[in-house]
Amino acid sequence: MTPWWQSAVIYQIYPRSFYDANGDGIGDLRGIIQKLDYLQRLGVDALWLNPVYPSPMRDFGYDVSDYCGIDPAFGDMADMQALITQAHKRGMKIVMDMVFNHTSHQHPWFKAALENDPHYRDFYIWREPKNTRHKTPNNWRSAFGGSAWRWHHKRQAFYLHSFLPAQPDLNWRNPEVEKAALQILDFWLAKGVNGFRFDVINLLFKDPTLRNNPLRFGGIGRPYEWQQHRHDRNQNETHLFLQRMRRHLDNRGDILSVGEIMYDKYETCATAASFCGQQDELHLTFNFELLHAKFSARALHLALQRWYDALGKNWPSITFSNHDFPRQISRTGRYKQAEKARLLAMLALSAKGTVVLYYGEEIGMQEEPVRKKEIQDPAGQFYWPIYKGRDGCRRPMCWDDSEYGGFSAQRSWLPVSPAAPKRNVLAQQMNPNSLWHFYRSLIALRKEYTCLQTGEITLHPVQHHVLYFTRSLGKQILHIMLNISPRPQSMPYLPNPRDACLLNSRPAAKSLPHELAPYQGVIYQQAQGSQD
Ligand code: TEU
Ligand code: CA
Repeated sequence: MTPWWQSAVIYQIYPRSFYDANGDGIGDLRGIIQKLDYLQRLGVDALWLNPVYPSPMRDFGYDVSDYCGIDPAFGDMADMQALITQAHKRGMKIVMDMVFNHTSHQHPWFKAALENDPHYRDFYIWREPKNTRHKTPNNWRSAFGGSAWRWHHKRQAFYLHSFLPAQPDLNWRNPEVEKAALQILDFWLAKGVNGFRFDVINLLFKDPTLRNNPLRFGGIGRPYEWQQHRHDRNQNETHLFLQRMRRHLDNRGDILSVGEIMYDKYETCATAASFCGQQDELHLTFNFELLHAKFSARALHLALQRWYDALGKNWPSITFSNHDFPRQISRTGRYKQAEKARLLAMLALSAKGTVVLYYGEEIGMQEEPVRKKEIQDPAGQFYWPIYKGRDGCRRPMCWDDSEYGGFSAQRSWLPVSPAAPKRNVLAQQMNPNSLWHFYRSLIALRKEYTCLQTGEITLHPVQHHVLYFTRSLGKQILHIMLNISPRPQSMPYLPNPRDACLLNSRPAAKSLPHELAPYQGVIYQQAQGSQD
């Protein structure tokens, strides 16, 4: 039996921005429930929700103050239970986001730690100052700016925060922390959820002696990237914990674990792959090289080949967008974006791996940074203007052409895209040639052809800007050709007259026989018995 997630198309929902059912400008769980029929029509198999737990929202839910509750902005536990039930009724699974590297500073554990409560005092990473409190324990930096150490007056000690000071890092060397975390997983499994996405999971364990990170000379970007994260990431103990957690989850059924591995541009996806272990750690991890790759046949070919090679027997995930990164369509350059969006969709849904789509991708939502005074993301507030933050990919979903894009009855927490009157779900559903319908056909095709789900993949050498690969399972053989160039190119696979063209991204484009039009993608099924 293949596990449910292996053949799945997972749809990532940023709950604040999906649909606002009670009209307060913030998306909520009731809103997601109201859109379940929409998601079912699109054909996705599972929903991954970014955190919906009680939180002071300094990092919009990634600062959790209660892992077993629901933030009132999103609804309550009855709404969550209803969402799980209603999703299951429609054959959709639910994946929760788990933030185990840190909690909110408002979490009762942190409060108890401040009181020197014997059970909680070592739940976080504390260091007494050596001689002066002005000297931090080491050179580690926070991803969101400044030192990773914060002085706490009450404990007269520093605590570690890899992100905001309002997100103190948990001390995973304390076995009680692991116990508490596994209990939280069980709490959610009892509610019926089908899997977890683990936030920055390679950060859990830190070097026990807190050695300084080596500096990276000539570093660019944020100061956080000017050092090699040798001692604050990727410790062996994290792998050992993931093995224990994998056994814990496997004992509880067909439960997905997918991890976000933080690595920088000096590393490769092999770092991400390593956290799948020997099929005994995480089921899946994300590959950020696919989000960084240039939109060219060579770059995408290389990123995919590297990913498959690094994974070995582990299963791939394929994703081009998420809530931390500029939206995919805007990374392809301005020219012919509509055609390019289709190529990315074809690539995601026909390459080998579990697909994770990001809400709004199906209607081609763009990256739209907000004005300085509208910035909500703490990373954007800290680094502006060298880094403008992540609000541009978190704008409300555009449902229709009404005043607030059909997202809310009033002004939303982030401004609705100015393109909403033109680019929205309703308009695209009414146009059979829209990107939305293209996504829907692709997802349906994937369901119909098992080889697109679990078949083997062969990436062929790139010639003339055409990304060409074959998927095969038993007698089923599909040829996928994507012309990632503004010029016509000849087909690397010459279809047999009996081959069926299953999908064409530009049906109206004129091209010579055996030629692909600019930015055209096609999927051919090789007729049985015919020669390659
Ligand atoms: O993100 C990890 C992370 O640090 C980056 O992707 C981050 O967005 C980048 O450095 C830009 O500043 C995870 C979550 O996905 C993200 O939303 C959270 O903010 C972060 O962890 C902290 O929990
Ligand atoms: Ca709301």
